[in-house]
Amino acid sequence: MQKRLTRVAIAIVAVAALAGTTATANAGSAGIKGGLKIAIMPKAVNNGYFTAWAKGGTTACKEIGARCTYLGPTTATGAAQVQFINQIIQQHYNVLVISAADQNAIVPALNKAKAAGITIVTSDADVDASAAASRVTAVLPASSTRIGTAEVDWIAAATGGKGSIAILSAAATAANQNAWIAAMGPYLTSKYPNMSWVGGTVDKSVFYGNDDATTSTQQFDAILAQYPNVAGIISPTTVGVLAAAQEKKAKSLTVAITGLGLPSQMGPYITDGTVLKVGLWNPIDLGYVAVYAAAEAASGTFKGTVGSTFYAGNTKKTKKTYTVTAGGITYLGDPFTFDKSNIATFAAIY
Ligand code: RAM
Repeated sequence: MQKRLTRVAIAIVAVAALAGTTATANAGSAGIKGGLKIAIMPKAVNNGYFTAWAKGGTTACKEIGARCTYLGPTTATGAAQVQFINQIIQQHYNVLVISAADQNAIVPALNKAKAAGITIVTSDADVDASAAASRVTAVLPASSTRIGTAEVDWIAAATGGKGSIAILSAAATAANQNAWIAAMGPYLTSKYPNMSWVGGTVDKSVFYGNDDATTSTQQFDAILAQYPNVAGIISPTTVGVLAAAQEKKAKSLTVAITGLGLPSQMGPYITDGTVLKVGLWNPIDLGYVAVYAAAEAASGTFKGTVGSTFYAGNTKKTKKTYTVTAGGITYLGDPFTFDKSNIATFAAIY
């Protein structure tokens, strides 16, 4: 499975390189209107994870003949995103692909955008389930259970299945991190009898770095100050896990670290043994698939109802069909695990 997906990832990068040289937009792909004006909005633009996500989205835009803009705030908050959502309404975009920094705060602005005729797809981080009608579908990496439990298994591997664990998350408002953390709680308790949560329960063991490097480092330090015997820290954010690895190395600490890390950023820390393993899906693929979903919805060929399908890819080899599951969610596939054996291969891609 992993090998096959790696080949897909490499194929998509190759397509991106080709598209980059083509410059002008294609006439459009089967069933997709040409000339769509698409906004791709991350939680924050200054985050390498979203740079990769936008790279995939931009590749898709070229393939379908759309005009794409990557825009968003420099701080990952709902309030900051709302200003950009208002901007895309004023500028008459047809499509918005967005990773929600705040599952609730952006909903009124999204509903305003929808009322203005903008087709919305969330990707990476969804809005709250109660606001599912504001978007056509959410294109997410994998089920929360799959991602959350994998992270617990990684920290167990790094700690020998013993000791107390803390979480260094992004923000309390982020639906994706919250869903993964919710899945970690009962899994750790049932699968690893010699492991526990530093605060007694998973909810009381979470620190928030706001997807900001400085705040993440401060919160990492706060975990160690409050729980000097902490055995491991799970950071389900690329910003947090990088800050944790850097701080562990700088201070020669022994606490085990894992989480969702960008291989290009985590490579040095896995190679030198600071971190045993981390994992992630391919954010390039995630952005690519989300743009296809949104463009088909804006073209009237995809409705986003549960069980409905859309495709991504413009050649026989890359074209793949995706099916919407419960809650209007479409999944990309299982996350990859990176360790010393494969980190260099992935680091070269994203
Ligand atoms: C950060 C963001 C993003 C999340 C990744 C793993 O870059 O919080 O939403 O999916 O980490």
